[in-house]
Amino acid sequence: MLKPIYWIAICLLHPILANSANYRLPTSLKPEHYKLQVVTHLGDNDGFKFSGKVWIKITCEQDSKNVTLHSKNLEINTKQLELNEITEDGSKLVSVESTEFDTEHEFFIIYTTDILKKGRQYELYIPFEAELNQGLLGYYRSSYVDQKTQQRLWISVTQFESTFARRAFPCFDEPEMKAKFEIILGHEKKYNALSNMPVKTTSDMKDKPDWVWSHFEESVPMSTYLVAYTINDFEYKESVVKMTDDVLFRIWARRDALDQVEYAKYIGPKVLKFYEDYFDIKFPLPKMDMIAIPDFSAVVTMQWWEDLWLNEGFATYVASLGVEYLHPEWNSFDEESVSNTLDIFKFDSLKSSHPVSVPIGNPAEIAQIFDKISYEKGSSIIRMMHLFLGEDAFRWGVSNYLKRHKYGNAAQDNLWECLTDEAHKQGSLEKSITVKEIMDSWTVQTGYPIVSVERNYEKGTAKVSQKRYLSDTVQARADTEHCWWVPLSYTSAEELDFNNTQPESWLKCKSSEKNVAVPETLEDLPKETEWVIFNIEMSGLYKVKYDEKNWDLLIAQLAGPDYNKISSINRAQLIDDALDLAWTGEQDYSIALRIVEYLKHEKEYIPWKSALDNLSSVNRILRRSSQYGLFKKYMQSVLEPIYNSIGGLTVSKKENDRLDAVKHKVLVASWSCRFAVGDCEEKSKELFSKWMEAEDPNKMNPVPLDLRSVVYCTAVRLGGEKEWNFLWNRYAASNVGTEKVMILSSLGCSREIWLLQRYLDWSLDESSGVRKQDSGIVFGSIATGDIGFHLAKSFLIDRIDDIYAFLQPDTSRLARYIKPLAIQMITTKEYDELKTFVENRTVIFEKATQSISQSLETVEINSQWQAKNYASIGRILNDFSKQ
Ligand SMILES: *[C@@H]1O[C@H](CO)[C@@H](O)[C@H](O)[C@H]1NC(C)=O
Ligand SMILES: *[C@@H]1O[C@H](CO)[C@@H](O)[C@H](O)[C@H]1NC(C)=O
Ligand SMILES: *[C@@H]1O[C@H](CO)[C@@H](O)[C@H](O)[C@H]1NC(C)=O
Ligand SMILES: CC(=O)N[C@H]1CO[C@H](CO)[C@@H](O)[C@@H]1O
Repeated sequence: MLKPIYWIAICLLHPILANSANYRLPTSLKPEHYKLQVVTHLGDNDGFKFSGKVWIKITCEQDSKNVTLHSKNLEINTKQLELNEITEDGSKLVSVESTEFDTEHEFFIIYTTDILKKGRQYELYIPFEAELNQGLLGYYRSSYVDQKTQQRLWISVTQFESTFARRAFPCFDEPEMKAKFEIILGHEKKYNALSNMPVKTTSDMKDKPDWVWSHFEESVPMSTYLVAYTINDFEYKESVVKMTDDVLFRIWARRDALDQVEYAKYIGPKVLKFYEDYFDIKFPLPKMDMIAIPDFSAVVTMQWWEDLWLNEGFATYVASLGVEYLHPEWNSFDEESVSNTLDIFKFDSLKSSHPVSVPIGNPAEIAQIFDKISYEKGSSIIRMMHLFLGEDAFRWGVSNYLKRHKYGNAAQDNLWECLTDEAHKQGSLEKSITVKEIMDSWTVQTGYPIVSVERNYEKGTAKVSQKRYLSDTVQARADTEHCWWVPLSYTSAEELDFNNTQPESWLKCKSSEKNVAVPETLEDLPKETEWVIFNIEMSGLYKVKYDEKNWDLLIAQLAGPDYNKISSINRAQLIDDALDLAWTGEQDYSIALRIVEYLKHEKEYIPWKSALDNLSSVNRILRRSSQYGLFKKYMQSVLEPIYNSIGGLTVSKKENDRLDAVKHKVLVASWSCRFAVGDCEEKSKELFSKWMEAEDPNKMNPVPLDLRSVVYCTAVRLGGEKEWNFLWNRYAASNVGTEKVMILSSLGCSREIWLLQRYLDWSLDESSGVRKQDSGIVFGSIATGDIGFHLAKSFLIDRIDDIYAFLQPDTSRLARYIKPLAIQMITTKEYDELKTFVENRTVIFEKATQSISQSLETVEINSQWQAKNYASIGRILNDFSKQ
C-alpha cells in the first residue's frame, strides 16, 4: 500500500488549491523545516499509543498575532509548548497569550502577546500524544496473525493522504506548504523503522533498555501528506535500480507474504526508470521502500483535494504508459483507457456529478470528491490531451514543466503554459488556440458532450454540433449552457485509418461567451455508400450520434466478415453509443440490439466489455420483471458462440499473453454462468466439489486462479450450507488480501435466506472475522445477488444506527450500502422510500451526500427507462426470439 510506483509523478506534480478561504490556513506563516520525533508503543506496558515532539521552523511572511496550524485528536501539552524567534545570536522566547482548538476547522491556534514580524524566523515546539488506534487514518496500528506461531502481531503505519497528517502531529497540513522533514522514530529494538528517507544513525535510548532511536536523513521539501513512517517486524526483498543515481528499491512484507511481492519487486524499479527516461528528469530520492499492509485490500484509494485531479489523473495515466512500455503484449493501455472512458461516460452523465476541478469547503467533503471522476476522468482527459498534442509536444511540454517547478509550487496553469509553448513550436496546435482554453472546458465543467453528425449525402458534407450528454432526459436536456472544445478526428469505409488521432478540425466555443458552442460544417466527406466514424480510438471524451443512414451502413459492415476493419476500440464505442442512445430513448432499441447481435462473431475483449457492462444495467432492471425470460434467451444466444470459442471454463496450458485474454475469459464466464450457457454451471460445481474433496484445501486448489470468483459464486449460488461453510473456512484461513475480498463477494451469491441473514449479521461484528473495511463488500454482494435485494434493504433500514456506529470514523462508506440497492430500484414508490429514509437521517449520511444524490438520480433514471422502454424492449426481444 504505502507509496505506489507512480509516487514520483505525485511527488513532483504539486498543485495549488483554488480558493475556498474558510477552511484554509492563513498564509502569513510558512513552514520551512520540521524535526519530528515520535515514540511508538505497540502493545508494550504502555499499551498502544504514540508520543511525540515537533519543532517547526517558520518564516513569517506577513505580520501576525497568531500561529494557526492543523491538529486533530491529538493531546497537546500547551504548558510545555514554546515559541522562539530565531535571532543571529541564538533565540528569543516569544510569549504566548493563549491557545485554542477550533475543532470544526481542525485548527490549533496559538495567540501571541507580541506581533510576529514579517521577514523574521521562528521555531515552534509542540509536545503531543495520542492513542494508536485502528481507524486506518493518520498514524494507526494494524495486525496480522503469524502463520507459524499463530500469534497476533502488531505494526504501525501512516495514511496521511488526504488530510490525515494532522492526526499524527501538529502541522501545516496543506499540500503547497512544503517543507523539509527530519524524522526520528523511537521504538523497541526488535522492530524496523522506515520512513521516506534512509536511516542516518541509530542510537540506544538512555532511559529505556531494548529501545532505540532511528534517526532519518533530511528530506527534500515535500507536502505533509507525502510523509510516511512505520514500525514493523517485516522482512524485505530488494534490488538496486540503475538510474541517473543508483536507487535502492525494497519491498517489505510480513514473512508469510514475502513470496507475494516478487512481481512488485520486478516491476517497480522498471517503471521508475521509465519515468526518468520518458520525462528526462532525475528521481529525487536515494531509495524507495514499499510496504504491503495486511489490513489493506488492493483497492486502496489515494485521495487528495481540488486540483489534485491533476496529480491523481496524471499519475494514473503515466502509470499506464509505464506498464504499456514494459508489457506491450498485454495490450493493457488500450484496455485501461477504454474502460476508463466507458466508466466516465456512465458516471458523468448524471446531473449530480461534479467537475474534475472543484473548490472544496470542509474536510468531510474532501474524501467524497475523490471518486472516479478525479482519477478516471482526470486520466481520460490527459490521454485526450496527449493524443491531440502528439507525442513530442506532450513529452517535452511535461518535461519542461517538471524541471522548471521541481520543488516549488506550481499551478496547473503552469503546466498548460509549458504544453502550449511546446505544441505551438511543434505545430500540433493552431497558434490561436491554447491548451488552457481547451482543458478548462473539460476540467471546470461537469459532464461531457454528445456530438451529433448529420450528413448531407448529396453534397458530401456533415453538420457537426454538440450538447451535454445526460442520462436523465426529462429535465436535463433543456440545459444548453455548455460548450467543450472537441477535437474532431474521423475516418471512412474507404480510408480505414484508425492510427491518426490528431484532430482534423475542432468544435469550438465562442470566445466572447464561454458557454456558447459553434457548430461546424465539414466538407469533403466520403461518398454516400460509405460510413464515417468519428472519435478515432475514442481519443476524445465524447459520444457520437449519427443519422440513421450512417448507422445502417455501420451495421452492415459489422454484420459482415470484415467487421474487424473497424478498430476494436471504435467497435466498442459504437456499441456503447448505440446502447446509451437507446437507453435514453433518443434512438430505437432495435438499432442497438442489431449492433449487439454482431457480437456473435466478435472475439475481442474490448467490444464485449462495452456491451456486457452496458447490458448489465438492462439486466438489473429486468431481472425482477416478468420479461426476464425473453432477455435471458436473447443473452444466451449472443453468449453461446463466445463461450465456446474461449474454451468454456477450461484453461489451456498456453494462455494468450495479452492481459485482456484473462479478463475476457472471466467476463464471458461470469455472464455465461449467470445465464446458464453451455456447461458453465456444471463445470463450476464439478471444480468446486473437487476442491471440497482435497486433502488440505488450504494448500491445494484445483480451481484455475483466474476463474475462482466465477466458480465460487456459481457453486455457492447452486449449493447450500455445506458449500457456504466450506468457503467461509477458506476465507478464515487465507492470508492474501485480494483472495479474502473475492471470497467475501462470492459468499453473497447464496440463495439460502438464513445463510444470507447470518452473513449480514456477521458483517457488523468484527469478531466474526469480517474486517471493518470489508463490511460494505459483504452488504453489496448480498444486495446484488439473486435473492438478496429485499433482505439487504430491510437490514439497512432496521440496523442503520448500528451500521453507522460500526463504520466510524469513516462513515463515507455508507455509500457502499446505498448504491447497490439504488441501482436496482425502478419505481417512484421506491424512489420516495429511499429519499425519505436518507433525508430523515441527515447526520448519519453527512459524509456520503454526493453518492446519495447520485443514487437518487439513478433511481429516477431507472424509472424513466421503465416508463419509456419496458414495453418496446419486450416486443423487440420477442421478435429476436422468433428469428
Ligand atoms: C491569525 O492571523 C492571520 C494573519 O494575521 C489572520 O488572517 C487570522 O484571521 C488570524 N486568526 C485568528 C483565529 O485570529
Ligand atoms: C496503422 O498502423 C499499423 C501499425 O503500425 C500499420 O500496420 C498500418 O498499416 C497503419 N494503417 C494505416 C492506414 O496507416
Ligand atoms: C425518522 O427517524 C426517526 C428516528 O430517528 C424515526 O423514529 C422515524 O420513524 C423516522 N421517520 C420516517 C418517516 O422514517
Ligand atoms: C458500463 C456502461 O457504460 N453502462 C451504461 C450503458 O448505458 C446505460 C444507458 O445510458 C448507462 O446508464 C450505463 O451506465
